[in-house]
Amino acid sequence: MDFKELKKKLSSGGRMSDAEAVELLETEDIFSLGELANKVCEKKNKKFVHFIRNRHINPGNICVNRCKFCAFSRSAGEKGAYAYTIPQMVGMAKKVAGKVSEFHIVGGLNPDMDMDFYVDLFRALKKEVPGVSIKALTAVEIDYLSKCSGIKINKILEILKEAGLDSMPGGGAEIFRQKVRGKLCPEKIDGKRWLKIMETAHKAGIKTTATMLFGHLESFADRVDHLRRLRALQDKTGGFLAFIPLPFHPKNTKIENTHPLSGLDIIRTIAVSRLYLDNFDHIKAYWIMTGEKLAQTCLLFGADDLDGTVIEEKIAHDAGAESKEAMTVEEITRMIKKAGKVPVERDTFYRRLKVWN
Ligand code: V47
Ligand code: SF4
Repeated sequence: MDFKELKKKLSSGGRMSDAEAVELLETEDIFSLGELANKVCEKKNKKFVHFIRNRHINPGNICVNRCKFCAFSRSAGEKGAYAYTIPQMVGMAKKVAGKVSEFHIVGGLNPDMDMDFYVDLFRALKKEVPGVSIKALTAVEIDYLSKCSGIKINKILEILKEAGLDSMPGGGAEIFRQKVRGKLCPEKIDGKRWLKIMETAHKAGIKTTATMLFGHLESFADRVDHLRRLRALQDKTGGFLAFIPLPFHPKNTKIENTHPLSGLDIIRTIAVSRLYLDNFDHIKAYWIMTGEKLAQTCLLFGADDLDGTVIEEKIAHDAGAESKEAMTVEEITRMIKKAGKVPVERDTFYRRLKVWN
């Protein structure tokens, strides 16, 4: 790869091609890749690295899909299955009142958790813990609510928005290409449907994020195919706030992980995402899944966001993540400063609330 030529092309508004992205996912010249990704990142975000005070809440792990890569889900009645009640979740939320600005709420596809359940949950959270933004329900969950209720997607979104939904997380994207997706999660909605639901949400004024699960059965070309479809939708709607590559954790899953991810592969994927997704403002290194130390390194390779305090995490930890479940603001800001960047506390919509100098 001729990095000088690539830099010239990107800085004059040219776009990275799929072939270039695949080549960069394999490059041994990690330093030139990092230098370029960091430059593009700082052009968009200066030296700011964002974080949010958030609490993840997983209403339940009972799921009819049972994706093969998921160690979190259970079938109804199986050992380890759980379903929180609304009062239980409101209780958890009240404990962090004043300490968080966002609840991130995702769970399994449980027929007992229907539209009424989520409407009541969001209303109760808004009433009991006002002022905290609700980022909830992936495109996969929205699709399930629609199928169970017979209500169309745009109406589902309208009802949930009215009840308090502020934004949607980017989970459930996995890998769009059906050849791989069909092996990973045969029961899940396909990539086209995921993108269509996100498009509908964006058109309804609901901002979302986007993810990609990588490091399982996919090739580099499959990763780039995923990025290409996201870039195309972002050109159309501008509704994605951030992109989050999620490194696969194999423990307790049904995917035989013959090629475990290396730290360098994670770093390259962050950097290539930063360069390829020129219409995304933010790339998140989700410290829970990359590990704290690698997340810090990613801040020099194109990432400008670390997610947040999280407080309780089940999805990655059920699959063997060795990171902590929570970080304090002091820990996050120290980590960012030690990388030579400037910590900024943000809200859901990336409005800057406070610079932590
Ligand atoms: O959709 C499931 C992934 C996602 C495993 O939107 C796994 O800001 C790794 O989407 N190894 C849920 N990953 C988490 C998620 C997320 C997290 C943080 C921030 C945001 C955001 C979104 O977790 C699932 C799936 O893609 N996942 N199992 C696993 N074994
Ligand atoms: Fe269910 Fe989501 Fe796990 Fe798939 S990834 S089994 S849809 S909880």
